Amino acid sequence: MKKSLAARSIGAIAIVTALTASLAGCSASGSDGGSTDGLTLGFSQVGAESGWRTANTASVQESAKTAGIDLKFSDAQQKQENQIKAIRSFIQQNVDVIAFSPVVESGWDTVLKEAKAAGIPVVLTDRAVDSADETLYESFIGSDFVEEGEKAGDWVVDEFADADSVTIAELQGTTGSAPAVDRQEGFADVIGEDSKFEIVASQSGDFTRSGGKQVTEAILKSNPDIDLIFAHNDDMALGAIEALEAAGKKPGTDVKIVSIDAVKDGMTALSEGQINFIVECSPLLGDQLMETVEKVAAGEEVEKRIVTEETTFDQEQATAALPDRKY
Ligand code: GYE
Repeated sequence: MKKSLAARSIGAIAIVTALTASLAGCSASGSDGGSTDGLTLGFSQVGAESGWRTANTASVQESAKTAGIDLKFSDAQQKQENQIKAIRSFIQQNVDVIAFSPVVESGWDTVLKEAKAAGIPVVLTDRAVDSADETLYESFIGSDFVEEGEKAGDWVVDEFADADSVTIAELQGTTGSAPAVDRQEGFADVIGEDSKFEIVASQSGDFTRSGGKQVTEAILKSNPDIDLIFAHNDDMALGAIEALEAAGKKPGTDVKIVSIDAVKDGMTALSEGQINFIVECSPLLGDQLMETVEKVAAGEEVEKRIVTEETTFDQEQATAALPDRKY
């Protein structure tokens, strides 16, 4: 729903006034060379569970600095209650904009209503919420996770075109998170078209390397002859590689591996033939986030959904891309 013109101009006047006041107050600062526009952004990050997350945090911090936005950064250590606390504290501090990457999809309505009542716009980054009321946030910037799962599934269908039956273990991301739910769905839709594909085990490794290792160890006990592992991210695939090696199997050869993210460690394993295919998911969302934050703070309309553009990598492509890979 669009805000009425009157409401928007009142908002704009308030922001201009606030900007003028804060600019006047900090004209002597900004020695780092960035333009200081006086905006304060409260950002609640999921945690530091993966290479993807570390790169995403760096991207948000660097882009905020370049844009001259004062970033209040909070790490939730993969716990929703910590994110809710952080958002409430941002409301109390009366930040200009709140952004967060919701660890799970559900359970956000109450705190989002509190932000709305306080007149603080919210931008979702990386992961979605399942709130029916879309006025609770301004925009959602991030990947199409269903499509990522589909791309992984398409590769599997091609790779095993000549096989009669294929047994698959799925290493799921954090239970209830948008990427885990959507990647599972996209992948299942594609491989579900041919009954020769069977997912014999599907468990959460919480997007971590240690989780991926543990889950793979357990799966190999009951299913020692799996043909393929579909990992919802590179870190879990890297953990799976360790578990496969410990079980005397050659990752990428005895058991094929497809994963999502394309972080440096994943791309290295792909280049070395231990992972067979990676679907890219870009963590470099910082610049788009800061642009969106500046617009919503100025009362401008923004796209409700901003989708990140991404590609896929096979072994040769990973080898070519690695030297320039930023994360
Ligand atoms: O794929 C995974 C991370 O939400 C897209 O979270 C992100 C996912 C990413 O921990 O590595």
